[in-house]
Amino acid sequence: MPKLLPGTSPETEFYGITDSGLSLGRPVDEVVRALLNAGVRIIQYREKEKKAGEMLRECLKIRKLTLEYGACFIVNDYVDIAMLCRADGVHVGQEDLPVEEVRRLVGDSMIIGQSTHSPEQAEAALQAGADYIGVGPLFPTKTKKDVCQPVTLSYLDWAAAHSRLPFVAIGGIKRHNIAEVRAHGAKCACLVSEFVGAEDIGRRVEEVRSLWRSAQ
Ligand code: 3NM
Repeated sequence: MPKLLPGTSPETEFYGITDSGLSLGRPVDEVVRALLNAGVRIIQYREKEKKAGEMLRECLKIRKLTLEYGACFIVNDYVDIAMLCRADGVHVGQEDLPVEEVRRLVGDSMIIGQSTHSPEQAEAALQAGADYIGVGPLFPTKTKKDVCQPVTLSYLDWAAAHSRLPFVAIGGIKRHNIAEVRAHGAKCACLVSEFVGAEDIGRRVEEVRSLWRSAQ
């Protein structure tokens, strides 16, 4: 399977992440379908409060949906669930299983993403064999509980100038700052609460897309 890396085509301008706690009570597959219908082409399943059995059932549904739409599917943290549902990739944080070890489990064809919060971590992710990195949190966020203080746009500036891996800008990105994120060199942005917390997800993605595109 070809690796669909964020930032390599206009279709990957937005990276969507699930969060059932922020989704206004809607089932995760309904939220994912809305994101896919809105043209989001990378979906990450990230659920922190669920049991493994439920996560696998949901991931199998999302795998089917993402294949239907030709979208990339990444599972956060759970290498076993990513493998069982045949996701395209797995995403790990700094405190999770090391990228080298995940690679030993998933093989070469699966995408591995890693969250990074500094240029040093970005370099380490490259050396460890990650395929892309998250660059954040750019702004304050309540969505990721254990994350560091905002790294600010200066880390995004570094990534735009120096990252040798595709990168996804993340953390506190909303309508009011998306143009700034684009202007600082992001090719792919991840918005969690701003997308999954919208009453009308399709309309929200459209709004953000038009702000993003007008900043180019
Ligand atoms: N990772 P929102 S910030 C999942 O910096 C995640 O690594 C981050 O959510 C990182 O768009 C984050 O609602 C949460 O702020 C982003």
